[in-house]
Amino acid sequence: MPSLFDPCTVGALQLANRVVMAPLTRNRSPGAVPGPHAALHYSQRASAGLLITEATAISHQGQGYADVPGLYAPEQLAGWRVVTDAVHAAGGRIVTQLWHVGRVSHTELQPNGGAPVAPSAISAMTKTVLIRDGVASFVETSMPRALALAELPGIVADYVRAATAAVTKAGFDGVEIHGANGYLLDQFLKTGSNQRDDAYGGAVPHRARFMLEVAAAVVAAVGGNRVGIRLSPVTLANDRFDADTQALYEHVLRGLAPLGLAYVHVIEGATGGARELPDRPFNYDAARSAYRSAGGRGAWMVNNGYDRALADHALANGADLVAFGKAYIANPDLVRRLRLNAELNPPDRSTFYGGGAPGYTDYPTLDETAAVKA
Ligand code: 8OZ
Repeated sequence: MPSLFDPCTVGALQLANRVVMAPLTRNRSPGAVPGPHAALHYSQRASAGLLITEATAISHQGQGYADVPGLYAPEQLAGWRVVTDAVHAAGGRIVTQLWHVGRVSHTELQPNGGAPVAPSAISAMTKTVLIRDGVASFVETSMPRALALAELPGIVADYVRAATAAVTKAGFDGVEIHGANGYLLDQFLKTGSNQRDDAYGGAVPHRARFMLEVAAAVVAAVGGNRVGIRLSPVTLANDRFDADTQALYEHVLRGLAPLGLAYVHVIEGATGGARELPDRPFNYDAARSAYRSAGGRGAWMVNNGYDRALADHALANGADLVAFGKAYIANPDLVRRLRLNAELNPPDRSTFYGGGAPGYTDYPTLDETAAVKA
């Protein structure tokens, strides 16, 4: 049985261990350029087998929150290059998460103040964060407009352009397609947000088509061995709903299997919340079996509320990698702490989103804590 601390080959990447830093939105990138503390934040965490960046917009249209970074302008790519150089110098591996928010946006964040785009004109019934006159506020997302069929190839091209630039210009080791948490690709998957009557709506293969096309195009551009995808079958985030989640995801996973992805990243339960949702049952083992029996060889990455014991249990039961979110916000040396079964620093929610270095680059390592106590 593999240990959390064993090296692991994931597609083209050689990972020092099976501990992954989950993507974590931190809203510290004014002008969509990674901020001055990002290189330190990520490189402090480089002992993870793999770092996944915070969700990063593939295009201006893909933006949905204040001060989140992008991959569509030269200064954004240059900002990321500083981050990836720092992580590589510290011996780490880092991929970026390709993000299009779809309907989870606001006209103030969109090109020319236009409506956010979505599979169908159905509100996300959620809030986003805007910064007005330097003050952050939560506001209702704007009513989206339905994408025309003719616009979809342009969005695929945006994914391809961002993925290619991430690898060739920004220095990333690969990319993770954000297919989770109620954002654009997830909106296409689910009946609650997709009521199209063309080839991209209706039956399961139609709703899955856009995600699978994006994945295939990104794979063709940078190689499947540098591409992962994140899925959240039953999360509650951003008002997503589906009438038959198990069949939907088994179809998606069978469709992803031939692409030769480096990994599949699955959020179990409600993102950042309960692992078990009594009214939304989902069989993750059956989903993995659907992927494996269709020939999928990518590493199986699990996420949500893991601690050392639960991680060991997952690795003994078919998982290959374990992603840690909030624990990584507060513990730059998480790998060492897990190895020693040491106490973890608790994360401070008040510094999750926005701000500067506090709560971002100042959580102490075990050694720093010991030095203070000595
Ligand atoms: C928290 C706040 C804003 C966005 C996700 C990208 O849930 C996010 C996100 C998380 O995937």
